[in-house]
Amino acid sequence: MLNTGCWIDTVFCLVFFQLNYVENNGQITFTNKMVKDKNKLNSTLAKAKEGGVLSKSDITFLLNLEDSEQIERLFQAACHLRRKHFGDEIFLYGFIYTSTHCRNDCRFCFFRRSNPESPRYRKTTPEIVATARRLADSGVHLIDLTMGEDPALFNNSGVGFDRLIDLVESIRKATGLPIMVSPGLIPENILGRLSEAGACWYACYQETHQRRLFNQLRPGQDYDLRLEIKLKAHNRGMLIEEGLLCGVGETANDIAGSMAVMQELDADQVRVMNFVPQPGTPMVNRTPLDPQKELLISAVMRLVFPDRLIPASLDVDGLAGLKQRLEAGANVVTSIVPPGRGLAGVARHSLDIEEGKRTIASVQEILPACGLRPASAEKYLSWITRRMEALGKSFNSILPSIVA
Ligand code: SAM
Ligand code: MD0
Ligand code: SF4
Repeated sequence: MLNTGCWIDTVFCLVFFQLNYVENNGQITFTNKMVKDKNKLNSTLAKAKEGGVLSKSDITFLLNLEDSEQIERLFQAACHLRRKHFGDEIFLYGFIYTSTHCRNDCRFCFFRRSNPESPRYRKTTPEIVATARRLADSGVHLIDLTMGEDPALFNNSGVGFDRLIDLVESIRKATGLPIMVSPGLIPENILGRLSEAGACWYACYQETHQRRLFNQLRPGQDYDLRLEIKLKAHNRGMLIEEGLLCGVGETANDIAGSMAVMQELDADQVRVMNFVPQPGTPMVNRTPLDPQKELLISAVMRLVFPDRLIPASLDVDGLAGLKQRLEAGANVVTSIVPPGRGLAGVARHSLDIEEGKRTIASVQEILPACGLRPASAEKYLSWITRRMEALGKSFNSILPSIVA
């Protein structure tokens, strides 16, 4: 006589079997939903691989994948498209967090104004230029100058940004490398002066394009101004990076909506970062999302933006998280920070830095396992040049010194 446990198992198997499999002339076949999903996945991946444009429902379907085999197929399609547009070459970005002072109170950020636990520093121009030179010597393709919206710059003096503009000029002369600036929401005229000084990238992440969520994450900040300044940067011939946070209450529909906005922006680089809870902040107790989520979103981004740059940041899970991000289709390693300079990361302000694990040498140990290798500086410059020409701007007009 079967015991209760067996009965339950038997009933469960029968129900599962009934729901998913049908016996057809002696053949076991899948039911509607699984067949539909499988067919939908096949056709959506095929469309992306052939360079087709994915619809919002295609994107939401992919973002909702749960089956590990299907997710693996998505990653493979993402790597296929990266290879098609970038071969096996990876770009490398040096990161210098120049000042951890900030006038804003973003609820997710360790360096928010009212967090008593975050260490504050403001590096001097000589310190930053020396660090940039060290990064350049180590082989990075770009210098990312990031900072909080430091009141020393963000004030009504009218000269607050002069120091940043001089800094960009000094780094351009000292390294000859392209420069990205991520100083927050800056006035348009300052953007113009930074571009003339040699900054060819502007990074200013919206985090989400769902207004209510934006207002929660970035209280007191203007959603439209933050979006418009990226358009203005593009109109001035700068390349732009747009970025999302995941694990902060967004839905798959919100993410799909963000990808549509990124397409409207014609963003040159797009990213997603898993939210990392920070001590001393209102979101400290928010449970971090399954790391797989960032990978899934990043892989879908590769299908939607096959020829654009997608970062694998060392600033979320450190070096240990690099391989899986590259296997999800990313093609830029960012947040490379030299040890011994007292520099912070953003989401992981100390992880792997003083151990020297956020260096080119450490990254180069990981790349071969993914069948990848660092690109040459020339390759990165030619990608930038092509993108800028696509914007109707010539690289020469922005960065005469580098080309000369
Ligand atoms: N202060 C400038 C700004 O807000 O635009 C630039 C620097 S900001 C620190 C860079 C980005 O880091 C943020 O836009 C956000 O996407 C990311 N970030 C900050 N805190 C994070 C956290 N706790 N987890 C994951 N990403 C985070
Ligand atoms: C990164 N920690 O690349 C850096 C930072 C800002 N432009 C970049 C978030 O992950
Ligand atoms: Fe300041 Fe940027 Fe952090 Fe917001 S995300 S608190 S603007 S440093």
